[in-house]
Formats: sequence, C-alpha cells, structure tokens
Amino acid sequence: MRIDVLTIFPAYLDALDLSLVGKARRDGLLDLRVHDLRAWTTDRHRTVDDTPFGGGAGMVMRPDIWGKALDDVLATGSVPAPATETPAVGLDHPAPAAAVTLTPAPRQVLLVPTPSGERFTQAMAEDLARADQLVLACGRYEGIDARVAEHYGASSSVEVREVSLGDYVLNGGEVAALVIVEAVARLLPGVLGNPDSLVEESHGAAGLLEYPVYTKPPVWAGLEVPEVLTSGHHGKVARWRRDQALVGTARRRPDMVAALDPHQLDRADRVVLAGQGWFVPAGGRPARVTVRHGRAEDAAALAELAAFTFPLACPPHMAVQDIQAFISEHLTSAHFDAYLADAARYQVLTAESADGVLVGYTLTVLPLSADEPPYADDVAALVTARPAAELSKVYVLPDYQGSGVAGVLLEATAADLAVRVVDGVAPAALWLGTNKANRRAQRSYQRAGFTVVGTRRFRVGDSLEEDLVMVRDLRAGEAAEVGETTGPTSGTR
Ligand code: JE8
Repeated sequence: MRIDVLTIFPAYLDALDLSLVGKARRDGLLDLRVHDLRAWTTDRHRTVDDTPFGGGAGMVMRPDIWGKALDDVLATGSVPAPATETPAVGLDHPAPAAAVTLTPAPRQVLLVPTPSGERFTQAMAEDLARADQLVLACGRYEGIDARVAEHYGASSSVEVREVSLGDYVLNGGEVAALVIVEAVARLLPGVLGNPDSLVEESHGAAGLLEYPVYTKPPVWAGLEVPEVLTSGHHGKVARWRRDQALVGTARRRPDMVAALDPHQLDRADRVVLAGQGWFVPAGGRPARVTVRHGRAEDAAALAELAAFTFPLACPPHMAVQDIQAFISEHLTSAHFDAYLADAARYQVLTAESADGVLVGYTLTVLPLSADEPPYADDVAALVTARPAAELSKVYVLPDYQGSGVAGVLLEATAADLAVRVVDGVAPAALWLGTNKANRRAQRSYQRAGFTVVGTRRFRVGDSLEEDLVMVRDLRAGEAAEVGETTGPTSGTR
C-alpha cells in the first residue's frame, strides 16, 4: 500500500519510522511518503494560508497550493504498482498468445482530517486497508479552503473522505494522520507478526471492549492475578474474559451494548448482561431495564400492562368474560391508584425500559400486623411464618419473558421486603399461588428461591382453579436495598 501525507509539519510524522509501522516500511509492505506542503509554494515566504473570506478569526489554507500538491501526489500514486505475480506453471494448456490484461484503476482515497468529518472507525480502517493509495491532507489554522474537498470529490478517480477522530479539538490534522496510518498499516497483510490477534479482534469479542490482561509477577502491590487465569482451564478462561468484556462494556459503553447482535449472545452472556441491568427482548437488541418503586403516575401504564399480561397467564379453559371480570375487579387504573397510594399494604415494583416503557411489575400485599395471616385459610395453614407477605402479581411483557427481568423483579421485591418493618419486624416469608399447569412459572419461581408447600383453591369467575402455594424465606440471606437501577448481581463485580 502507498500512503502519502501532506503537512506543513513533516517532523510530526517522524514517529512512523518506529515500531510496527517503521518495520512495515523497511520490509516494503508499506510505501509511506511524508511531504512538506511548502514544497509547492512559489513565493519567498512559502505562504500556505490567507485571511478567511467573510471575516473571522485565524487563517485558512489556500486551495491553489493544496491543488498542486494533491495533483502531483495523486498522479504518482495512480501508476499501478509493478505486478509481483509469479507466472503460472503446470497448466494443462498454454496461455493465449496475446493475452489482454485489463489492469483495474488503482483505488485512491483522499482523507481530510477535520473536526467536522465523519467519525474514523475500525470499520473505516478495514475499508481503507483495501485501497491502493491513501493521501492524507493535514490542515492547520482554521482548516483547508472547502473547495479542495469539493473539487476532488467531484473527480471520478478519487474518493474523498472528511474524517474526525472524535469530539474534541486538535490544532491540526497531523495527529489524525498518525492514528489513521497506524490503524490501517496494522491491517495490511504481513504487518502483524501474529495475524491471530486480528482474527480474535474481529470475531472473538465483536462489538465489545477488550478484557483486562495480566502478566508476572502474580502478586503486585498486594493485588493478585485473577485465579481463573492461572488455573490452566482454557474454557473457564475464555468465559471469564468474555464476562469481563461484557461487564466493562456495559459500564463504560452502553451504546455498544445497545448495538450488540442478539444472535451473538449466549445464555451466559445474557445472565452477565442482566446483572448489569441489560435484558434482551425477543427479536430485539439489548435494552436497559431498571427496577424501581411504582409511583402514582404509573397507575394507568400498570393497569394497561396488567390487562395485557393477565390473560396470557390464565389457563386456556378459562372463560374470556371471567378473565375480563377479574381485570375490572382488580386491575384497573383506579385499583393501581389505590395500590400505589397505600405503601403500608402494597409494594409495587416496576421494571422500566430506557425508553420509559413499563415491561414488568410486581404487586406484593403486606400484612399490617405481624400476626395477620394470609387472607385464605388454606394458605394460612400452609404458610406459617409471620409476618407473611403475598406476592400477588409478577407480570412481564411477553417479549421480555425469559430475558431475566422477572428474576430481577423478584430479587428486588425480596430485597425491599427484607428492609421493611411490620410491627417492628421484617416480613419473614413471601408466598405466592401459581397455576398448577404452568410449569414454566414454577421453574422460574424455584430459581428465585421459592419452594412448593402445598395447594390452594383460587376462583376466577366460575372456574375454581387449583394453585400451587410456594414460599420464599426472606430471612435466609441479607439482600441489598432497592435502588433506581437494581439488578440481582449489580455491584458484585
Ligand atoms: C484541525 C481535529 C480531526 C479532531 C483536524 C484538522 C485542521 C476549525 N477549527 C480548526 C477551529 C479550531 C482549531 C481546528 C484546528 N484544525 C483540527 C482537527 C480533528 N481529525 N477530532 N479534532 N480536531 C484540523 C485545523
């Protein structure tokens, strides 16, 4: 590959003699030429700038000087590199006597660093590494007269790309040139000693930040190298590194998490992301979901969510009108107004996606005194711990079912109950009734620490349902308080 850099500070690019790029040049893999723009001036003062039309502070680089320099550099780069192809041997039939070879025109890209350019990315570096010639035009002062990019952009033989390193202000394009040359050069065949690192970069952790790395000594400044890395267990090392990459990305680059391809996320990935408050809905990309206490203004949205999700949780034989009646008797906006207004009796937790949509909620009924038994006698006989709270509803939008949102809601529910007081004591147990036929629900409650203690009768209109009663001991483990962004394992890494 041929790269030409045009600058009024050629010494700025001396660093490209060093390290990998320097070696690539010496090995003939990269033909890098740095030119002093002032070589194309003709006046005694070697002037490259002038005052801006329209007024304003500073100076602008003249298009005529740039035009001459770029024409020269593009002309010498348009001559295709001499073919290094070896003649084919061992063919069954001879090559045609007068073979007509059409050499494709070389791909020439003019790169103009500017704070108003498109962001320079790894994807762009990969694309640029396929070009034949890159010409980097490093501006200074207030930049280069805009007609330069316009003129070469109109030329069919050159691609023009105005690029920016990022949203901060530099004094000129030289640092961008250094960055671009280094990012492109390391992608050229033969430049990296070990091309495996390139493969790992593009496949191993695609779309994630890098995992942390360690070397000897095994203890430094009182800090130990994570044990898994010295275990020799390659599978565990790979999993740990991916976990670290996921957690680091979730903490520092939420934009990258939101852009992850859900097809590239396995179960373990989803568990790690859930621990950071990210959930993968069916057919969607990861979304941030936060668990918080319900607020008065949530009533209408909660009623809508309840009316939508309650029928989906009912057994198929239940009559539509019975389901509708249950909703109007228990799950209207007015009901939620009442639940949300009575914090002593009801605990409402919501799971809200970053775009403000409620994707799930729990409704827990608390006893008002320590010895208040569960409202139904059959349950009171099964659930003997006091005070006992009832997990009345845990509903999650279908797209988020299986995403881990329900688990986080349940953990937050238990954690919040553990720090409440009824008659001076925290609730000892959380119980729930769940339809016998719903195996999926039972499994998810079991995962959340509930165990089956018996059955109860449950009436929805005319149908008398048999429910399993499950209980979770709230005093088994100390849990954290519910924050605005509580996840089951948040803050444990
Ligand atoms: C530059 C630059 C990149 C980045 C690139 C080229 C040429 C109009 N402004 C010009 C006014 C303030 C000073 C600026 C100096 N300047 C800056 C960059 C860049 N690529 N990410 N930030 N800044 C030039 C002149």
